[in-house]
Amino acid sequence: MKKKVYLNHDGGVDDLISLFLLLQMEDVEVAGVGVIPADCYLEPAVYASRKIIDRFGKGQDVEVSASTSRGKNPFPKDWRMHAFFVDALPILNESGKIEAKLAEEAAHEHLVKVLRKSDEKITLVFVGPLTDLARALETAPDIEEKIEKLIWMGGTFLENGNVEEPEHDGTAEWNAFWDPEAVKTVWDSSIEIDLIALESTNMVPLTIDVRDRWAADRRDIGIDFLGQCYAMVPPLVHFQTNSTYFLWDVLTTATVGKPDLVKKKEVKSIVHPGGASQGKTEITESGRPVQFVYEVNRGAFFDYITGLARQE
Ligand code: AGV
Ligand code: CA
Repeated sequence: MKKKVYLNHDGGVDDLISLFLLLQMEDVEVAGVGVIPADCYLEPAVYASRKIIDRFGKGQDVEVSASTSRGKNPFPKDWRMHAFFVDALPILNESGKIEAKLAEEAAHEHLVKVLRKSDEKITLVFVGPLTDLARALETAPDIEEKIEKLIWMGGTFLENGNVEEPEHDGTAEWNAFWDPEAVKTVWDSSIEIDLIALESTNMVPLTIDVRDRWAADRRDIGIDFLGQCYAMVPPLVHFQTNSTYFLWDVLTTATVGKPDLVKKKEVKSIVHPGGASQGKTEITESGRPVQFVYEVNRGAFFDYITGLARQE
């Protein structure tokens, strides 16, 4: 039987590639998609999602819903623009029409609907902030029993996260920082959590050798799609900057199809809901248990996603 997965993403290049790859996994059924305007603008991210389902979804009938959630700390505009670039790619616009359905409900309501009507438990993959899940839990606590587990790209226990913003001390990861209180709400639930934190995603930066590999194989339309998308964002060359791109969400999604790519261990953690460290996740005895992903086999990871992307 196929594993049912619900994806909530925030329209970045690696978010949209996550959707693309999830649709390629033979033992996965995509039960629905929610799009939240955190690290993106909503309209192009929703369009791009529906076009990816049409072009690469192998006929799967997947509904996309738009979020009405707003965060506490906005993402930089430059990063939010990426969804416009993906949405405009000719390969996603060749047919000139969009068929994948747009849900009537807002993303948090859509999540509740999909969970309630499912006979089996569903795995949640969140590769942006947790706001829609927190809102769903607040309005419909009964959904907890329908959730197999939550796989979340977010958080870090490193001294330095990836937030470089005024009035913050730099200890948080962005998805947690956008809405720290939502993280707290989810932490207060008893949902099982796999945490793909910066410790593991730092091991998979976008590098030139990866781009070259996709360029060399661009005759395959799926590999070309990877290459075109990752041409839009800055790779790691001489040293890491605030804009350097990692395969954060793609690693998260890859663990759905191939869990043995990563190593994880249980730790107990809390989140700072406010103040100069807001969004910081921290290991303490009084915290709630999470399965902390701290290491990835880099070579096996890139082989896996490149193989998944291949269409021929
Ligand atoms: O913190 C990582 C999260 C991931 O979900 N996002 C990007 C991924 O989709 C925010 C982010 C952090 N640094 C970034 C980000 C950067 N340099 N460019 C774009 N987004
Ligand atoms: Ca994301």
